[in-house]
Amino acid sequence: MATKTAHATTKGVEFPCLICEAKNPADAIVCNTCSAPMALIQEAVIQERDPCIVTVLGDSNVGKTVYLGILLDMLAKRADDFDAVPKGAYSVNLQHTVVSYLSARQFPPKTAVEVDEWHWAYYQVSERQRKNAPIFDLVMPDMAGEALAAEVANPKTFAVIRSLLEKSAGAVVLVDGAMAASGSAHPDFFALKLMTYLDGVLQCKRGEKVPTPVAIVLSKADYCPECFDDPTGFAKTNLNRLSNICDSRFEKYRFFATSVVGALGYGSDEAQNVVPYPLHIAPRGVLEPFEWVLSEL
Ligand SMILES: Nc1nc2c(ncn2[C@@H]2O[C@H](COP(=O)(O)OP(=O)(O)OP(=O)(O)O)[C@@H](O)[C@H]2O)c(=O)[nH]1
Ligand SMILES: [Mg+2]
Ligand SMILES: [Zn+2]
Repeated sequence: MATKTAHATTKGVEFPCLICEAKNPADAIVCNTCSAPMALIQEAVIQERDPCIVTVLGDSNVGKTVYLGILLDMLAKRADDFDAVPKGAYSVNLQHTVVSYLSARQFPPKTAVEVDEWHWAYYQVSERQRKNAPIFDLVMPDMAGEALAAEVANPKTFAVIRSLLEKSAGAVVLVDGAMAASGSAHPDFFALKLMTYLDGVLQCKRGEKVPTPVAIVLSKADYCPECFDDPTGFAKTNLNRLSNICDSRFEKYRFFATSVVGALGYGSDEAQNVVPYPLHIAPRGVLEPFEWVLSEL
């Protein structure tokens, strides 16, 4: 009874989850409905601004974890005069893990499907040189591609993904450029399903195009360097279904190419599978999609 009164008198103490808005007790670490970290809401309360959520999406194994880890690391190192301050030490975990693995010449392990194992990053980003530059409170989770695939196939399997996308101000969709270049239709079909799902979640009025900016990033472009010269042309040729749905349903979209590693070596793991080892980190085209999304917000 005592707690009930306290909640009633001090408005806002009930802590609605930032992502799904379910009410949680004040001492909860993760949301009991969607497993998003409750630290997010505490940071958002301190900022007194609504955070802006940018979601990185893509199939399993396209390179989301590597991309996001390196992006955050570049921002933290003030690349391109961006100033990025992590809010909460948990925000540094993803970047720490990815950089540690890559420095040891290994790729990080795949992201677990369980929502409470995903890394979430909360950063305050601004451009240092520009006067009166807007400050973005960015929330970027690293989700598992398999969870996303399950949600796209059967909506409501992972409620957190839908809530997250409904709240997203922008999205970065990764598509495996190397696989598309080799002639596989899988990346095109997966991306088509994903964009159709996004269209359904983000759409505001029937018939109108989706206004949310979506950067479509061709990953692993070190395998197909022609992506860098003309990502839009590459997509028209190798990802035609994706290119068409973007054109007909999305107001703001743009294609980019990215690659994180400079050279790869090959070896075998314990199960004698041939696996690539990153010999050195040479990020290319990592910041551009992110900069573009911010400029369109
Ligand atoms: N050549 C090349 N390979 C890459 C690059 N980035 C990632 N990879 C390869 O792609 C694999 C998957 O990368 P992740 O970042 O773990 O993929 P993910 O999208 O997070 O996958 P899930 O966690 O399963 O959703 C890595 O193990 C690498 O083999 C890149 O820039 N170049
Ligand atoms: Mg991952
Ligand atoms: Zn929640």
